[in-house]
Amino acid sequence: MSMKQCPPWQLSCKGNDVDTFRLSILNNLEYRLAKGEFFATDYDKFLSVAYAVAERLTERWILTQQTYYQSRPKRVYYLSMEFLMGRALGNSVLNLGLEETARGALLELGMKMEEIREIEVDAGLGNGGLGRLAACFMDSLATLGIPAHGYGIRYDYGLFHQKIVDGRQVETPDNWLALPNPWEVARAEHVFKVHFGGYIEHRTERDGKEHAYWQNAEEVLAMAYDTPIPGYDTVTVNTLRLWTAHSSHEFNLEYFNNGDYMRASQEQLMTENITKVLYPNDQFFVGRELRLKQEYFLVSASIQDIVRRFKYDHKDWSKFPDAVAVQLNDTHPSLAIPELMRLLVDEEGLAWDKAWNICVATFGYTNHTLLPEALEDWPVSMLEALLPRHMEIIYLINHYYLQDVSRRYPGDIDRLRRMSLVTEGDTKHVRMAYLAVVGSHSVNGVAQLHSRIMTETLFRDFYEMW
Ligand code: D6G
Repeated sequence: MSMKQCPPWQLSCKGNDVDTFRLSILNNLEYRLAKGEFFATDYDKFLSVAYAVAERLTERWILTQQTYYQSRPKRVYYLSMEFLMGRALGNSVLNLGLEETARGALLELGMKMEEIREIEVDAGLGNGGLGRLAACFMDSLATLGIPAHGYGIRYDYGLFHQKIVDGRQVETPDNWLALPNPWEVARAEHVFKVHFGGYIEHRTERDGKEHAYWQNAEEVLAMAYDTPIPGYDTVTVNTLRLWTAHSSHEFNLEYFNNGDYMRASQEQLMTENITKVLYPNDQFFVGRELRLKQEYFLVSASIQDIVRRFKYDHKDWSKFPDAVAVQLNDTHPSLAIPELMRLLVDEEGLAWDKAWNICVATFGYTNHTLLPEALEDWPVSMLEALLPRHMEIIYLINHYYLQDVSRRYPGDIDRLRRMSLVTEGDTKHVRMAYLAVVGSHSVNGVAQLHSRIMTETLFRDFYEMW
């Protein structure tokens, strides 16, 4: 309602003058944090200022998101296991053009912006380049007014803190959510079910078609937390949506009443481990099952959310790539390809070929490394146990795509072996980088030189073919 009385380009609802801003700070301190001047801690002071800024962001945020629903532009979705956002206060104040106002208001309250900014905790949900690239893209996309959404994981613990004790590195946990985070908003209405394990039952239905049913799977809930991403000197505020894992099982009161306190909360703990910690290394592929769970958790919740938003105002699936572009930040989210295939074929009933064309037209893939030790290749046995339907779909993708390769290079068995998504040998693996290339219409590196070397080394066969 207030939006109608207050055109967004004026931002007059909250007021950007020193006096109104000072009042917002004091209002937040008193009414939101229930503190007076004498009891306010440094963190209370930071929070009051951050909330005053966030209120001004929120007006633009709501308006931007409403505009996207009304004008239905193509949306860009950036899927990344890492977002190294850092601190938001200074950036938000700068992007909103509030620097002078904030400085003036704080001065009157006996505070200094430089000091208040230092109190904020880093959102360190990344290791380095890959996560910082994602954060920078979020910033640029908003500044350019591109309708974009970031999707990631809301890790309880970000990148560890480093201490040096007796000349050695000691890692301590980064409990960045221990104090309230003024920027995020919990969206309990956006909860999706994510499944693991179980088995696949194939049944021929009355329409004569074979359908795959994923049975007996474990269920985890993904809940959304949204963070506003303001562009510089623009009304546009995009969204970074981070997922948290929740157990779908209620706390087991029966166990609890019988004195088995551990067991009462065990399932919950196991489930919530999925979004507990950021994996600290990006230079080596370690291949742990929990990491695979994290990757699929991100992918499944995000793709379901993207499909939900598409279905809100579209009926024709062939329009999907006109409405949706999904960019994969490295191979970590590359299970998005079989996940979209699963949703389109198993849940929405599309024919395989139609679904595949939609997938390829939707995905783009950013390669981050050519180092063999950093390339993801998940054991087939692990995928089969955790994501049985996805493994079937990967085999099918491989089957049709290798048919194309052999039509193009008849009799070239060595090439088929080289280009297969699944390695041969005693323990089979899925080459995730190849899956990402085959399932995307566009592949890039993170520098022009890197993109060129990519076409000459890791993806040479693919570059030749396409
Ligand atoms: C952000 C801002 C909020 C908006 C929401 C839309 O949280 O004002 O309502 O995004 O989210 P979707 O419905 O597009 O997922």
